[in-house]
Amino acid sequence: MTSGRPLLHRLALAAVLVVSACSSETEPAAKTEPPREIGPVPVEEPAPTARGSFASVVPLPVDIDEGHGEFVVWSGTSVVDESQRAGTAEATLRRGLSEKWGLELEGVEGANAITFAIPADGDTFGDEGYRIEAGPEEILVEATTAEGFGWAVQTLLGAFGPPPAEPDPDAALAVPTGSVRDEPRYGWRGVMLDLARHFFTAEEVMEVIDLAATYKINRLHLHLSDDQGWRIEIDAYPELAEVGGVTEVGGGEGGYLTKDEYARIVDHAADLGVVVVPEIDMPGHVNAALTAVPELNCDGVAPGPRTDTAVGYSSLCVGTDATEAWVREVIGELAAMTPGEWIHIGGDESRATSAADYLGFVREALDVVRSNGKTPVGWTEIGGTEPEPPVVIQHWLSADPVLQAAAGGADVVMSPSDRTYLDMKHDELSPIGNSWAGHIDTRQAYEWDPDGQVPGLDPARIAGVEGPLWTEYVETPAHIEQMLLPRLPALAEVAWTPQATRDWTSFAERIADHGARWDAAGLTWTRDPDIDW
Ligand code: TNX
Repeated sequence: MTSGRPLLHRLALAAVLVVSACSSETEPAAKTEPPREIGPVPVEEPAPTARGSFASVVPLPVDIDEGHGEFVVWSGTSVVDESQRAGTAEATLRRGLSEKWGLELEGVEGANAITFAIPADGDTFGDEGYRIEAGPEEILVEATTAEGFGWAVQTLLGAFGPPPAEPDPDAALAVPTGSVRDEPRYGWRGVMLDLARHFFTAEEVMEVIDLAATYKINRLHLHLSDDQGWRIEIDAYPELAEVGGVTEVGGGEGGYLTKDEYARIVDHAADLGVVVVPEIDMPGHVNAALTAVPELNCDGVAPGPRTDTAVGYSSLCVGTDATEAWVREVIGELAAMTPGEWIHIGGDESRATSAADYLGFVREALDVVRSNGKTPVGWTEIGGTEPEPPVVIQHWLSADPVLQAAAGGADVVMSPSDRTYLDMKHDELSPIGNSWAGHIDTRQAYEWDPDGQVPGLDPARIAGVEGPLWTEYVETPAHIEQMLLPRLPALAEVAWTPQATRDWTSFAERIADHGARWDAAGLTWTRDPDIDW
């Protein structure tokens, strides 16, 4: 321990029994027992019912130094927030222990404690880093930001190992003494969910956030519009959701998020350190919008709904007052309901827009995002418009527009389709998925370096990594889970852990015991045959 704090009692003050020798309703006994003392009754720390390890955590922390002692978390453990910044992290810890293990921490302050504190030695750990010092009497969690405390809690929860099938209020979870020092390689560690091809409810989206945050994913990119559906309520154009929202791939009934539902998603994400990045895809991928708002078409005629999986056939009519007003309203409302820094304007596969219209449209859309105080994000193709920084390019296919934009100062999020596309089949046995970018098994998702992925790209321009889940063939929450697991944890480690300290063999060993965790949580997952589950 480095903190020099006083030695705490090994005996936890688990219960304060107030004994009444004074109730007026009870008959005074002729010969009373001597009154029991009022005050804390020491309860012995129980023997561990489970033993975990920091070394099984995914993504692998930067530095782990495990000792030979043990700290036991049990109902007599207390939680102390000296930092005043760890409120949501503490809530996440309590919720995780309660929901997964059935354990409620009820210890009295000062005994067998998990303490959140600002580092006494002035260390800062960056925006998201943290240090855990586990001694036999106390776990000291140090960070300087709510995010840092939040990721430290995910590490702790991960170190407790697989939860039991049945909740056990008497659980006593041992973790080794020692220290963990950790911070992410990249600030952008994302997952994208396409709500347009198939709609998922706010509750289902929040389940994805819970799972992703476990692996320290900190961006949820929501693809909110496409040819087959419009998924977000916009007050100035209610028909976008009411007409554009009722379709999806295959003819299902679709749906959309109300502003209240969107706000609940954003709040829930924020509690877990996840920033929502909303996308309205423009000027292509807009058939649902063209159907709902006919004046967005050059001929003023609604094309009618499409529920097939074709791409590249629709475009906004560029340069008209109607389209300009629509872009301003939609981005303005989206920015107003989004506390995060970024708005994604899509810009991919606009094959029905002329090159000149595309250039003019994208430049204007970027300006509209900026005038709303946000940083614009767009797919690879917008790189060809030489956008001024600050701007984020999401690389998915060809390198040239990315290199062009990065040379001008753009940041790049790496979503190379043959590594990160979570809609690709794992292998030929996968029941659902695409395969145009190949099959992506866990090792293919894991064994690559974002540096060098685009030859000639300055590593300093790489903001991070994101795994997009397109949902043409993803129809249910179970489908989402089987596409994310185990590949999202693999991408999370690519984005978090330094390249030099991670390798496939170690990852495969560590992720193997997460299968039991996913089973305990009732999740569907893909049993990659390369991993010894
Ligand atoms: C390409 S990747 C698309 C999406 C499809 C996806 C299917 C990108 C920016 N556009 O419209 O859903 O392929 O894998």
